[in-house]
Amino acid sequence: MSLTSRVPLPGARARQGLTCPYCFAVVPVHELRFRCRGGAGRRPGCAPVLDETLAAYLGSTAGASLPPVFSASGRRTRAACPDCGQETGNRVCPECHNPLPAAYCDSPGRIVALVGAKNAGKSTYIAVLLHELMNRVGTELDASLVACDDRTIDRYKRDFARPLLEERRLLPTTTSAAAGPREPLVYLLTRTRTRRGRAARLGGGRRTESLVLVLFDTAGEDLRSRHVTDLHLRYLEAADAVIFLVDPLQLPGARAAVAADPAGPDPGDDPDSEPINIIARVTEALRARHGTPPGRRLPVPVALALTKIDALRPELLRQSALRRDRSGEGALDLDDREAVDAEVRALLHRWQAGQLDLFLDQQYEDYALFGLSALGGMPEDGRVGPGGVRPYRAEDPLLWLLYRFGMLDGVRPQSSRRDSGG
Ligand SMILES: Nc1nc2c(ncn2[C@@H]2O[C@H](COP(=O)(O)OP(=O)(O)OP(=O)(O)O)[C@@H](O)[C@H]2O)c(=O)[nH]1
Ligand SMILES: [Mg+2]
Ligand SMILES: [Zn+2]
Ligand SMILES: [Zn+2]
Repeated sequence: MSLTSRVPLPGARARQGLTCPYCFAVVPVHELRFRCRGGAGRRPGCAPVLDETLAAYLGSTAGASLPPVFSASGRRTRAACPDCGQETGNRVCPECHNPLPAAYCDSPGRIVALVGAKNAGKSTYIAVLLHELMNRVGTELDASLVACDDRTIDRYKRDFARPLLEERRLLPTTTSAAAGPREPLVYLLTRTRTRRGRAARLGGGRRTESLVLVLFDTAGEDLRSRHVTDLHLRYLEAADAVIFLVDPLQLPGARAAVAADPAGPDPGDDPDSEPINIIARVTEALRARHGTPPGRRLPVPVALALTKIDALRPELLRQSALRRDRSGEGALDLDDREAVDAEVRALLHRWQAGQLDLFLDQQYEDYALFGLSALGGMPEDGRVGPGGVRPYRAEDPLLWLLYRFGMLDGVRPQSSRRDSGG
């Protein structure tokens, strides 16, 4: 594959516009609206008013008093407010009035959905993955992760970072969406790539690319029932990529591979919470949205990650690729990727969960297997273990997706060859 070719946006054909990362409505770009910048200091501008549409989305009027929204051609990047005359570049979704970052309007798509059964480790993973992206991994990739709205910043701190990373308390079970409206966390991941060789000579050396990372902390409970809430279902349908988290301790054949007796509920025999059934339900939603006929495989890249790898018996992983540190600074190490993929596949089959592998193979054109640990060690008494949070390979699925989206190079350190996505 040539260095200049881009991986087509998954689902781009099926989509008639842009998918709002907050309400997941599909909106034609010319229907996007603008929000007045408002006045600030000596700068004149419209005063805040209660935005009823935003308040309805939030389920509360708190935080919904903002300068007014107006219509203008959403294809343009800026428009003048009809009331105060000030130019603004703040575009919003016409359905829910949430802000849409310019980079997202220009290259829509790439919503990454995170799915897993109850207790799979989703909330913990979200807390740790975002922290890694904002710090160590962000630096390594030359990528910045910026929250798209203030509510995302507040909620990440309050519900994820403060309890888990600062106070070292395990996160509570996520409450069902039925108990109250919940919102996704919306981030823009921007990466400046310096291209090499021929590609650099043809198309300029630097290119900035972005990915909107929409993480919806679903309650495992909600994915059990066929009755998933509307917003939930739209989120899953809108996904351009899916990360399935599977707790190995919930796989029947894996219990013997666990070092200590795992805390947490017994997987029991509730078929609705079995990983295969959850994956099947999400697959159904994606098929409906993409209109993929039976027999054809879905074009949405899927990562399946075993969580809590730290809980496995050490001898099981002694020679394992899963225990090695990831190499490939600022790039995806393809040799390592293949080794981990093969190893997780072998574990799944050994643990009588080979059907997960077979199912993904039948349903998806492109899927990859991962093993990770968000905490890096067994928790004790509702708290993070004594060593603190030491994530291990938590970023791997995301690096692979970035590679699939053409935002990250692949390398084979043995032969030092570079390959850009796909
Ligand atoms: N050993 C180990 N345990 C983990 C790890 N991550 C999560 N856990 C354990 O799994 C439990 C559940 O994690 P959560 O992140 O709350 O799981 P969830 O998928 O959000 O669960 P629901 O919100 O109930 O759907 C935690 O309380 C920890 O006990 C990990 O990396 N290693
Ligand atoms: Mg949770
Ligand atoms: Zn919206
Ligand atoms: Zn105005």
